[in-house]
Amino acid sequence: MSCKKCLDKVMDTYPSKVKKNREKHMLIKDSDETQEIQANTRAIPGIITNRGCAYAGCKGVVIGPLRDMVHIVHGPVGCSYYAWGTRRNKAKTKGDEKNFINYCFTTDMQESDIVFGGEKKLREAIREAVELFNPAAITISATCPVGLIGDDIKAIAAEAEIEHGIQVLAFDCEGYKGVSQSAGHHIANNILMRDVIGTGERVEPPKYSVNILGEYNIGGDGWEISRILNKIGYDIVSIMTGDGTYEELKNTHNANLNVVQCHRSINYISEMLETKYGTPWLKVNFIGVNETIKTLRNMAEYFGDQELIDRTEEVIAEELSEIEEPLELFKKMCEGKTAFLYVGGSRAHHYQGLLKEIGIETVMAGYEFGHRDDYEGRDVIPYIKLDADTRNIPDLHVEKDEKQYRLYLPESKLEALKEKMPLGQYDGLIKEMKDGTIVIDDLNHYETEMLLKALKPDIFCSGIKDKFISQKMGIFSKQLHSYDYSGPYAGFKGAVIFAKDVSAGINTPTWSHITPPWKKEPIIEGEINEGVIPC
Ligand code: CFM
Repeated sequence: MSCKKCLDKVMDTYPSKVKKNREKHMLIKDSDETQEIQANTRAIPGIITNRGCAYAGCKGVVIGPLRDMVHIVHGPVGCSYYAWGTRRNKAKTKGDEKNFINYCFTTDMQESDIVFGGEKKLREAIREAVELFNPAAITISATCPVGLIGDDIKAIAAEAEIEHGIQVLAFDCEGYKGVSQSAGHHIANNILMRDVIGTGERVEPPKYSVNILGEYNIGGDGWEISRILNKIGYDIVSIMTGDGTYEELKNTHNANLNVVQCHRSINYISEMLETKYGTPWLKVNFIGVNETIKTLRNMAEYFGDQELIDRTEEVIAEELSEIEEPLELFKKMCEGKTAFLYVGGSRAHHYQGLLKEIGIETVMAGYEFGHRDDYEGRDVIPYIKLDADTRNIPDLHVEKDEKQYRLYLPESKLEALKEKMPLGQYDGLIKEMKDGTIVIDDLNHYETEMLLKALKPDIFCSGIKDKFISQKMGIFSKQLHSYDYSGPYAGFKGAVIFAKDVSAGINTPTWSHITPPWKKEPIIEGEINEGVIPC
């Protein structure tokens, strides 16, 4: 079935209002046209969306991985449980540093707290956390009921700072604050930037000092990236926020370059760091061999020293020599297969290159909560219409810090480099896709089923919410959020682990034992008399 027919068929089932809405969220790539997609708008009530909430984006994604802080969730226990260990942002203790990543801290609000207020409980929870764990700092994340009943978490945080002598950060990230977890990223970015980043002493950083922004160490990706960068000779000031610490975060302004892996979740901070401290940011991608090489070369060229450029090439050659053979083997097992990618806000783009390297073509890709710039490229930002939901998230206005602002490279050099590499820039997902392939925003479960049935990809890369829909249809699903207990997938060695997992998944004989529903469907369709419920 052609992609056009396939989308028409999906649309046919919808009532006209829903159809009108959903049509704007999908397109078939056509490089002869400038294509626009609607994104970051409310999901239709009643539709089973894969999206999460603002709280998930704030606590679960951005602040949760900071391992030496206690992250208290003020709300019913379910919200904490949902965010407890489900995202595989790994962390390990170094020396005598603290690591609370395996804990789940909640005020466990009950009905009486909702009726009479939960502030007392929150104060007690902070006291208990300080007494038992003595953390570097504390965060409080608000869940929906907190916003609805009006508990003043900011006032409690301010009181607690005086009482305990440590920083207590309050995040107004009630789940309903935005149309998806993307709102929570923004809320978290603002508070970290306003209250933590830059509070460390301003020092002259080592020459090749970098921060890795938007890297959350899922399945150990951040460790693999750090291994490569350290091998070349970079100093990593902070990783934001995978396996990160409060102390590192305070010193983020002491680096000569910010590299940004997931721009969706952290572009607010990268922009603000440049405005306030003059540190440029480079869009990078450590997923896929070619993208990793391109990233490393761009980084070396930014610093511009021949010694670093040579060392980079040496490390690339060394790493390649170890992976070329296994990668070739797995490629033989995957060549000619097709993929369907549906992930949060950047991975549906980042993984396309790696899949191509092992011979897999992406036939459909989409984001849960990406914005138009994630699809169409950063240049589109000035043209994005701001709706009430977006305005709900206050923008943090930062200015140049006259005392601490410092340019590592002269402006003219920076401008020249911008012509060669994505400094302060990124292209969207659409550009990378082949003509005739499908792009869909906020794909729902009905559409997932219909499209899997029609396109029959060999691999469906998504998450736990829809993994088993696909597997019951006999299509291998690789979770690109959690990596299904595997990883790392970043860098050179990660590419081989990914290729191995995918080859095994696609080629397992399991699929021959599953009969997809469409093979069991009757050839003649009939209806039971209206009103008669079959028992
Ligand atoms: Fe960035 Fe992420 Fe993603 Fe994201 Fe996420 Fe994630 Fe993701 Mo799941 S920060 S946007 S909110 S790369 S948790 S590590 S995998 S949806 S594509």
